[in-house]
Amino acid sequence: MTATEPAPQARSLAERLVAGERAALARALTVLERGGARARALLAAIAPHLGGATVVGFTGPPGAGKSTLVGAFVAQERAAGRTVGVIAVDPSSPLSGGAILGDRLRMSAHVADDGVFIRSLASRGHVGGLSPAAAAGVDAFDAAGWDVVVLETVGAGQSEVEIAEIADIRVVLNAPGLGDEVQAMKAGILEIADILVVNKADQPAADRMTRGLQAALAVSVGRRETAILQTVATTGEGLEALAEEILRRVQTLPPIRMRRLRRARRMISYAANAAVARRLATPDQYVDQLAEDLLSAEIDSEEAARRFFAALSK
Ligand SMILES: Nc1nc2c(ncn2[C@@H]2O[C@H](COP(=O)(O)OP(=O)(O)OP(=O)(O)O)[C@@H](O)[C@H]2O)c(=O)[nH]1
Ligand SMILES: [Mg+2]
Repeated sequence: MTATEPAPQARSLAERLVAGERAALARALTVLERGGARARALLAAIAPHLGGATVVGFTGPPGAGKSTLVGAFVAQERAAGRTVGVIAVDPSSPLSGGAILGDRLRMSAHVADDGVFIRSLASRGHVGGLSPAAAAGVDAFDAAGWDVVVLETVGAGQSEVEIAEIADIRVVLNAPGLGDEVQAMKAGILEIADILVVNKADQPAADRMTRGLQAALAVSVGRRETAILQTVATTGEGLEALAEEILRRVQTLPPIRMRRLRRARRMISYAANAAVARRLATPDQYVDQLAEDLLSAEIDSEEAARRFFAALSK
């Protein structure tokens, strides 16, 4: 057996996964979440079976209504005859420790439905970052023939932005009453949105927030077209418009191979950044120092690059 051939055990799991066995999907997601050689072998075995699952990311601050909206979106997709897998990233902070239980309850309408599969991904203990695990999970659903994969992540930091970037279509939601909302959304997350949702539109402050986001979008240049929609996730109001907007964007998506290549490229750059961060305790400070030296003409840019790589390989 050559190194690239999948292990026999992994192949049979892959076969069962591709055949659509639910237990195999659960097992595969566990294997992929753990990572390592088994995960790589499984990914290799399922690679020829990847189809065209659409990945929709829902990202937003804690309590914005992501799970409620995802639950309503799942119902909408099921009504349209599409199967939906959900990967919910468990915010590991002790403050939101109850989130997953709450999410389970909110999703409980779908537990008896064979066309829905909900899996939470714990963010604790993923040294290489969560995005590779989430991307692998997406591939498992895809190989098993699922139509839509939803990624639910809390939009708080860089890693969440990375996870959201795995998605083909990014829905960034926010809601009034959560604090310094528009400001919080400007920090990186606004740029990645295909669709901005102001949820809890039943609250009076929703219109002001919508105007604030419109203003923020208007001044950001060189961006793709971003839609702004209002929803009330608890009643389903605005859900149809959201599903339509998502569908409209699905129709203009590049071919699956290009999407997967783009995903793979991002994974490599995240891994590279993580590797830099591991080598240099304070990469920003190191680059700042090099920049100072460059500015004072002590070194030229080539020398700066040489020193940077030398520091990495120390
Ligand atoms: N009034 C109102 N409440 C809503 C709406 N959508 C969600 N909620 C409520 O807001 C709370 C938080 O909703 P979740 O769906 O758990 O929010 P989340 O973004 O998934 O939260 P985390 O997973 O903890 O980050 C719940 O009590 C929901 O019932 C809405 O449109 N209007
Ligand atoms: Mg949630």
